Amino acid sequence: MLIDLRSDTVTQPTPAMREAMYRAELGDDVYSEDPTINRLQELAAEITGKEAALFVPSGSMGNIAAVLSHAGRGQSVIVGDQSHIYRYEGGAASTLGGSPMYVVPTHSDGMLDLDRLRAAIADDSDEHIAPTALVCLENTHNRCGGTVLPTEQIATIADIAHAQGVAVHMDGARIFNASIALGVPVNELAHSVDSLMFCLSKGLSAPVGSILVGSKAFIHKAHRVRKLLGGGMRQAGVLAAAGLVALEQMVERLAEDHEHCKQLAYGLADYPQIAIDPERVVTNMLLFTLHDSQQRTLSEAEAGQFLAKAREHGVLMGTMGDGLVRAVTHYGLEAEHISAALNGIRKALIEMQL
Ligand code: TLP
Repeated sequence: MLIDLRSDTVTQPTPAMREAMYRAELGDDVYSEDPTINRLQELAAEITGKEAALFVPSGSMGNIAAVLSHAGRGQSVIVGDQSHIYRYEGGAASTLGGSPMYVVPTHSDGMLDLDRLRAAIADDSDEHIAPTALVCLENTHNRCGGTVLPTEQIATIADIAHAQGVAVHMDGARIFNASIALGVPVNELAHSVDSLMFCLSKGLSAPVGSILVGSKAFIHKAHRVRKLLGGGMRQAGVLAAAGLVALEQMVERLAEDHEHCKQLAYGLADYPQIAIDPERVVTNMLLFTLHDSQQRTLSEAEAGQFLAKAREHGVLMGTMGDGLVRAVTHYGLEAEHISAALNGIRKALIEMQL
């Protein structure tokens, strides 16, 4: 059996999800007539403490719809240099929305650099500069290794933005992981942001779907953008049914994924060729680099060779560039799979002869 640690996106729907999908009551959601989608949207709005919610096919579409709804053509969007929105969504704000992206540094805990953020927000009176419409955050932070931003840090960023009349969107693809790790409900984490996107299809194990939440007026705009992007779906209640199970049954168990990720991190820290700080692993994701006996960090190509060897020993992981390897724990993996993965990785390291 392959132990797939590439992402939590590889999770399969649970038996309860398949049952709910089979039985889902359906309608045409482009007319807002799918009762299962409507129920999911109501539940999502309630859990996040926002007025309204919109079911979208993917996390990327949720973020893109948020950015295009907050920022008009020629209005700029501030993003972290390590953010998913900036690095992995095709530059949608600029490509589709006509919004320049201003990039600010991200600290290793996933926090935006506050001085650079303040400096990046455009002074509205200067006609040389595109006015700022939006600041985007990410929680948990993917490229920082699943780090969490607590309520106070989110509020600090939101205060800076709101004081200048700028909205805040949180890419919370894994916000429930943040919530479980911090022991803080999602509505608290979402309190100071204007919109939040979260994924049903990652750690929560639904097959497809994400949710965008915000004010009624914002969701009204986002609904139009979703149609523009080709994301108006019809009897998509079959998917929303799995999403309802995800929210009702799959949130608390994320703690197990976090435990497993810690177990993996401490195991990896015992291998001399692996550089990792297990104390920094707080959710379901970890990052590490490899080095040889001279303490030289392995290149991206060498990390690729290691991944190929690990695969031969039954363990799948991914790289994030610059020789950085990522492993993600999720539903379907138990403690014994983590032990087996550590074993496979040990064999791959031996064969690398570092
Ligand atoms: N992340 C994927 C890859 O695209 C990297 C993964 O395997 O982690 N925001 C964040 C923070 C994400 O990590 C992702 C997906 C998305 C948005 C986009 O979600 P989808 O894949 O549903 O478009």
